[in-house]
Amino acid sequence: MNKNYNIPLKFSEEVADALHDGSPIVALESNVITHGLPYPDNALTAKKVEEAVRKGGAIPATIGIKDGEILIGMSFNEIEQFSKAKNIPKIGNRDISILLAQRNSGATTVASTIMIAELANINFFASAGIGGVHRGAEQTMDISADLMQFTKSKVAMVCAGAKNILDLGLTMEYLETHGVPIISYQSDYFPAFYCKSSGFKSPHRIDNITKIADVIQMHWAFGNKNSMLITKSINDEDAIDEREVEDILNKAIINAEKKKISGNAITKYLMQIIDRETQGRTARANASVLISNAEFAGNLASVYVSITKEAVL
Ligand code: PSU
Ligand code: MN
Repeated sequence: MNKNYNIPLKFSEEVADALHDGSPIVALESNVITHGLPYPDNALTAKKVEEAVRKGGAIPATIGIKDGEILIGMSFNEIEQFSKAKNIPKIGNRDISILLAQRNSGATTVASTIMIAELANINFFASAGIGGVHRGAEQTMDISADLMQFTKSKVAMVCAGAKNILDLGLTMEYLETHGVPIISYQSDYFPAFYCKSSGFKSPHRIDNITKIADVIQMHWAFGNKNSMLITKSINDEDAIDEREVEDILNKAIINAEKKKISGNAITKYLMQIIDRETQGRTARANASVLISNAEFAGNLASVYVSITKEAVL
């Protein structure tokens, strides 16, 4: 039985070969290209992120939807096209089938990218900050579909925790309720995207990549059908002070309410305000996190493949 029957998956040659050979692959999202960073930084960063995955020892697979086809491994030209486009929408998992049936294009978020990665048998993913429970969610019910998808797809997700714009305490509670493990690499704290720490203690700290790969293998061997979060804090030289972001954010949230910006537009709005108010430092920090996480995920995927191969022999 072919479970991909009728799903228009289009693999790049390199990703198809890597899947065939059982080589390590890291999936990457495209929404961060269209909605996370401005042009031309987005295109440059996307390319550096791919290079970083390779440096880590794995093959990058940037995922996006173009004219009704799911691209698994976007070419440089396709990345460039997404970077410049103004009309490619942000696509969550609720939107995928509608987009495909109408043969449209879209940029995938963490949630929709991991759903596709799992279909394609890719189980490592790297991004910057995941979506989570928004501040005021007790009123708005705004909880990112990223969290829901972690409860359903078997993917090891390397990230710098969740975005500062969120309620990070509630985000961690949600993950705990759903049995999604969090492992923080070389830190006692859950990071906050471009800030070193959220102030919340991480449930687990592991300092060694091979041990993290062992944990991932054990988690799935044990029968879990959900994801794992492996957090890595931003490098010291690019980190931004939490208090500085907090002040800007509090004002931006009030403005968003006044302007009635909500739903899936809020993330991009708040991130743009913070970036403007920090004279572009947060966008640079965002790029730094994406690149260092990509290299780490490449490394982890490669160690994971070598230990699982050993286990089979
Ligand atoms: N992290 C970033 N930049 C982004 C996002 C995350 O550094 O643009 C995007 C991701 O695509 C993530 C999405 O999946 O924001 C979450 O959006 P929402 O909060 O609407 O679920
Ligand atoms: Mn939302």
